Amino acid sequence: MLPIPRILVSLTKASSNMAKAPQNIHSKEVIEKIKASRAVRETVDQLGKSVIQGDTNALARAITLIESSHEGDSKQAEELLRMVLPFSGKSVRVGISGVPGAGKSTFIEAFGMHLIRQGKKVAVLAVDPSSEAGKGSILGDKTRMNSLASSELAFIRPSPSSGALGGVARKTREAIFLCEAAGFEYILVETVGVGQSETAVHSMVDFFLLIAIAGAGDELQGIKRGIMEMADLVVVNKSDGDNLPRAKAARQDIQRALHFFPELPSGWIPEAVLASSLESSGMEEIQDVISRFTQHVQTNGYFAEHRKEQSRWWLKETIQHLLNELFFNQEEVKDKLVLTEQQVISQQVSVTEAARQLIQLFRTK
Ligand SMILES: Nc1nc2c(ncn2[C@@H]2O[C@H](COP(=O)(O)OP(=O)(O)OP(=O)(O)O)[C@@H](O)[C@H]2O)c(=O)[nH]1
Ligand SMILES: [Mg+2]
Repeated sequence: MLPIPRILVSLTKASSNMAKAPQNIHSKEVIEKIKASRAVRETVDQLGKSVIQGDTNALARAITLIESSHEGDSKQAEELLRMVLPFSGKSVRVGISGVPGAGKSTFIEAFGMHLIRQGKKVAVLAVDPSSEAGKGSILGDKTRMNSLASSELAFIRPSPSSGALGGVARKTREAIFLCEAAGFEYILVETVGVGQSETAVHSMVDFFLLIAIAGAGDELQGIKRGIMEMADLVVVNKSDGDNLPRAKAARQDIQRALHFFPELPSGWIPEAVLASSLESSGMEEIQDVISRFTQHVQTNGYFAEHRKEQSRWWLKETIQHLLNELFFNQEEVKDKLVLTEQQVISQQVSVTEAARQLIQLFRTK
């Protein structure tokens, strides 16, 4: 046998190295930038059309565009949203909350797969203002969503990167519209289960689902934080194995507690059910509750009214946000603010008077 020429050996080595290289060569940030610039080069019109045709790669690029904080992208994002809005709205939007470790991700995997087995398209989004870029709660959790992540009928997107809750939530809400335009029928929006993010998620979903567990010390998780009052359904997760009797008792406690809460504006009486995300039990019952709920609120008109109310709320929220940005970025205001702060600190002028003066200055410029 002829010896292999040296040059070929080194080429083979080089090419085997090259074959591996693309996986490691770019950092996540670089990849995101490439994706974003691709989204810009592609016309908004093309991008919008691809989204409406259900192209999930285009959907991912579209969400990257609306999440972009680059100047110039916002006009394109607005154009894109204007294009897709008429195609949005036709999904059931489900908010999912629960204390850390309650099993939200495992539940989303089980419930999402349950829906997918019926041929439904399922999108998973998240609101997690604490997550850093590229480290969204869902992304880290993709291991818990193995089947879902590899299903053609699913689309999983981590939370927009860290920032003020309002901004993160606004982008997630816009991502909902994009997913709907792409034909997703169920949108599951996960939130971290701490702080104000539940209220933000509640302001963008039709149905709010709280995941509780027995034996967490506090059987009525969420009561203190006012989250249980928002719930249309409490799922007592981990109802399996030795835990089943405790879960049953917790479900009864929760069901009883739910009766003491003020009636929901939808007129819906919240329910509590048992489930095991690990064993995928209880999923049919949960889907049935959601179906009965949608039927109930569609019949009494609350479904449409609630979505209108949410749009009004977001309009006000966004005006406040934009005004805030305009105000604090105006050069005259920025200049005057330093002096005004000192005047307020040394009590030469009241906070209200100072604020009014600054606003007056803002309005005249
Ligand atoms: N026995 C049992 N364990 C479960 C079930 N659902 C989730 N778990 C386990 O509970 C742990 C936490 O589950 P996750 O799905 O990561 O919970 P999470 O609420 O998403 O947690 P965070 O994202 O950290 O807030 C994991 O070890 C799961 O395997 C269940 O139905 N039964
Ligand atoms: Mg999780």
